[in-house]
Amino acid sequence: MFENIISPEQQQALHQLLADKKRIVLTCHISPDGDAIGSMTAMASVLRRLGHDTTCICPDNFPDFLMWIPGAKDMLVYNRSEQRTQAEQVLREADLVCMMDHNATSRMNELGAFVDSLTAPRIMIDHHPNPDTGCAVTISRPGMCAACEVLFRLMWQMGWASDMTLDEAISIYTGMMTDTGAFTYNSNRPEVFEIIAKLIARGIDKDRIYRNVFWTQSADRLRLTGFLLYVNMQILDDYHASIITFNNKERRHFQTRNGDTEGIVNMPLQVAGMKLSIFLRQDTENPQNIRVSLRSVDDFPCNEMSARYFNGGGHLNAAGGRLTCSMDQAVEIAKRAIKDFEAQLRA
Ligand SMILES: [Mn+2]
Repeated sequence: MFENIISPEQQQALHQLLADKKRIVLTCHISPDGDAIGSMTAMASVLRRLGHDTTCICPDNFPDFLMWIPGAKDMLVYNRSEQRTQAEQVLREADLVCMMDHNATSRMNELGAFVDSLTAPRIMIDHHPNPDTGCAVTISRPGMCAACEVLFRLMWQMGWASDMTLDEAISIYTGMMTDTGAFTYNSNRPEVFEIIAKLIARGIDKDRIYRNVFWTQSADRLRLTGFLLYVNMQILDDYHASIITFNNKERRHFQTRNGDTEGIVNMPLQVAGMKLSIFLRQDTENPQNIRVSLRSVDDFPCNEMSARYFNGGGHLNAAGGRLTCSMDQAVEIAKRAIKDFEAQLRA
């Protein structure tokens, strides 16, 4: 039904790595999203079925609206000081590290530096372009919508899908759904829906998963969304681009929690003709840093713009970056970037 996604040599290497009982740590990128958490919980469950010990370690906190994902509550968070010692202990004893939904250890900040100091072999299961080399098995498919899609296809090929648990199916669906805005972008391939059909057949309630993730929020968060769109969104009509800012004073005013601004960057793209949305938010821990999110439609290259102006990268239609400056300066840089890409934006 699904084509193989890894070569016979890779399959052999994977079999060998998993042949005897191992202590396996799973990791994901900073600011974990549904795909990061879902791919970790699903893969951890598969590995446990195969007889291994697993621990999932996130570099930093993930949003409350992902806490219901089966297994999410058991994760260690590296930047929580009370969990760091335990996380490092588990990592030191690990026989294998599974990198889920990230293409390099640098995507894990301090946790990545610690993982780099280990000698345990690594497996990468990811869909970001330009994967770092150095893993024993690298399964990278930038054409796929989510690490969870890559994982499902791997499970299919390895024969792990026939015993897929309901919790694994829920995790995989959550990752695919969140990385595609509930299948509204980057998901126009038949295989995506063939996988969904399998997950529904396994018993997931996709409508409930949607409600859990996208239709559940606090009154503060709803008001914050209104504020950011009404007060802080600038639209540069001639350039079909928009900029939204969010500083720490506003963050405190709305009692903002981790993940509350998730998805807001996509909203300006609802304006007819809009091609690019830039979201600038002040970092909570390092107020001199501005985190940058870019979203686009059609063929506008967010990753190129981010690499050139925002010290980042990512996908064509979704990229991230970081600036060290004031919010006013960040807005100026964003405007310069927009003007520089004028030809593509005005077209
Ligand atoms: Mn992803």
